[in-house]
Amino acid sequence: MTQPAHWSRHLDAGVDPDSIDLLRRVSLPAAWVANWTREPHRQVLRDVHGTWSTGADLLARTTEVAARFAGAGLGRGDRVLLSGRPSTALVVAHCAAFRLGLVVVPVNDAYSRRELEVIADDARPVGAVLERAEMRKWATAMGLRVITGVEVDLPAPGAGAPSPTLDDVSSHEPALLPYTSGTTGRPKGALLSHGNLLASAEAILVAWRWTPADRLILCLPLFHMHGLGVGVHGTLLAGASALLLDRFDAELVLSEAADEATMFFGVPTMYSRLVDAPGAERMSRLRFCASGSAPLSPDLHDRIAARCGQRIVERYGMTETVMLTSNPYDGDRRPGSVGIAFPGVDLRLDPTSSEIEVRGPNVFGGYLDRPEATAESFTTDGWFRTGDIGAVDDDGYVAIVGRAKELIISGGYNVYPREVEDLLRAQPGVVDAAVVGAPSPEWGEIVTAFVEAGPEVDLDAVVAAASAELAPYKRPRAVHRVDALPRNAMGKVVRGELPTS
Ligand code: MLC
Ligand code: AMP
Repeated sequence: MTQPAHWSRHLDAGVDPDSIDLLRRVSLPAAWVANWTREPHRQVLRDVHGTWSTGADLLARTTEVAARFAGAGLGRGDRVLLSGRPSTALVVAHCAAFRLGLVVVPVNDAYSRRELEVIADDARPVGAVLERAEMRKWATAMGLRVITGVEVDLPAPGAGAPSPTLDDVSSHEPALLPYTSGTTGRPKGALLSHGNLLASAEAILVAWRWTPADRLILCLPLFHMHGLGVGVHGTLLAGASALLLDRFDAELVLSEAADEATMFFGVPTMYSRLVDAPGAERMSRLRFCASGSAPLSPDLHDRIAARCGQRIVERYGMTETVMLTSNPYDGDRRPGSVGIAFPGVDLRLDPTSSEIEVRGPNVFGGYLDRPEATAESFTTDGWFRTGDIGAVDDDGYVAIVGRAKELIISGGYNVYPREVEDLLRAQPGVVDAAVVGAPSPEWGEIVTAFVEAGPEVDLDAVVAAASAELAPYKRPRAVHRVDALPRNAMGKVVRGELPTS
């Protein structure tokens, strides 16, 4: 079942679908620079430090930072780790890297040394822009050649140094290498091209009527597609503006909503906090609110509509594909549905398993150095297998009804059971362990561990030791001792048989 025709429903009445050329602007950095040059005085970004950066500021700062990268020996195609809390400096480093043709590897700033090492070993970056001093120390021990904080305080190139070539990457060149895990637990780098990122951002702009007049409240982390591929890339491509908050704070979001902001993007956990916060009705002033990364329950959708006067637009995306579907801007925003394929995206269901399969200019080329994993993730006729089980109705609305992949989504962050289980299993006295997501109204799912171990084993100590190796969101919030884990005839643990409520 293919529905390329359905996405025309995202367009304003009278717009010809054939007139939409998602790669017209070639690359994000070329389009950003064109915007900044055309409107140098426009306010673009404000962060927690309180001052606005204009188009002219961003043009100057990214040119300067790109020259510093080049002066340190970084060049086209080199990979650079990028990690920090949301800030203008972090966005400047990201944009500068793109302008120079570096491949950005976004990294969670809460990662442990082990988590950083797994990525660095696989991505083999030449450089790293890391906000946390501790991470910079780890990167030094890992032998990275160029290491700096988010201000990119590298020496400025000398007066006679040639200026690097900027903004001439083609759509096919690699741009971003975010890490994501499959069932194997070992993170894989998804290599996205400039064209993939541009095509998705353009489709979002069209579908959500994103214009230069918009001001986004952006408090999502910038190391995942939601905050980066939608929030930052969309804002800069639209020539619009964003308020960057370095963390989610309901009170702050609501005070910005009462001011000049027009848009908010969040994960369902954020909406579940906003709806109960004093002043939640201020959300009604926003032109547009979107939710994604995890399922938004119809109940929460309806509560937000009733309390905040907002019909949230739920959308669906993935690291490997940027954004895939969205409820329409005009028309029915259906609770429990992730909407219709974005412009340019073809979507179908596998006839046997109902797995959602997609193709389009937004879909990545493959995993870095993993030909087998790449081959497995595509069908023989070239469609990407999302690992999500879906249902599509006659109007082209998609509902996600299950997952073929072993994945827990907690507060919009993905946790792969295998990674946590391996660490629990490595603790003394532990015979085996299984990790599942228990339902939670606030977090969607919470990480819950079942540990096969004798009564003499202190389970809190086991969890504490495993947790020291894990970013906070992956840590088990509950642990249960079991005599034996449920297994199938092959001896494989059947996670679905563990009690989660
Ligand atoms: C924080 N904690 C979490 C957690 N976030 N635990 C489980 N799951 C999470 N997601 C921990 C904290 O470390 C702390 O632990 C305790 O929970 C309470 O912290 P908090 O202050 O209440 O949490 P907060 O910092 O406010 O974080 C909640 C949140 C955050 C919802 C703002 O999780 C968040 O930013 N989520 C967004 C993730 C995201 O951007 N996903 C997009 C993926 S891209 P302790 O032990 O200190 O008490 C993608 C594609 C797509 O999926 O479609 O978008
Ligand atoms: P990631 O690979 O980290 O980008 O996570 C992508 C996964 O998040 C998807 O494959 C889905 O399982 C899930 N996801 C994203 N958006 C939604 C949504 N709106 N509803 C349900 N699941 C979602």
